[in-house]
Amino acid sequence: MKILILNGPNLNLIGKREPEIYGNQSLDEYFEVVKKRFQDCKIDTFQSNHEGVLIDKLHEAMGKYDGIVMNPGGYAHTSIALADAIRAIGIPVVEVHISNIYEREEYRHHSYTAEAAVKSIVGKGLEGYSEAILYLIKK
Ligand code: CA2
Repeated sequence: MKILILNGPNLNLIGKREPEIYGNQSLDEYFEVVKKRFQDCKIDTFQSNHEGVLIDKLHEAMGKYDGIVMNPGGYAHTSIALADAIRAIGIPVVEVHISNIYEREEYRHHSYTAEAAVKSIVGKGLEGYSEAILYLIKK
């Protein structure tokens, strides 16, 4: 099974800033653990701070991946374009948020991209990415 883990803006700073919200492990460190944990899967990771680059990556995923785990970062709350891309590609996307967006500022409570995803996992820390992969495997 081939899985793409796609991360949006500012997630490259995880582990370096605001540890009280996001913890102190970087995504790169965590994804090394994930790749060892799910050795039967081929897992690629990609991060961008740019909406169009994320949309291009979703388009390029067609025919290449069986599932996508996506943390759209702040774009979850603003981007109809990313939600459209998720709907367009026909690959199951599981949305992950490290923090519990429903217990934070009100402007984080709604996610356009989650409406297009098959499932949303929030507030489980970095382990939410593993839970999303398990969901895709079982699906
Ligand atoms: O909880 C999540 O995973 C989020 O997607 C993280 C986003 C935020 O905009 C979403 O509402 C929820 C932020 C990405 C990380 O931003 C940082 C900001 C300061 C220091 C470190 C990371």
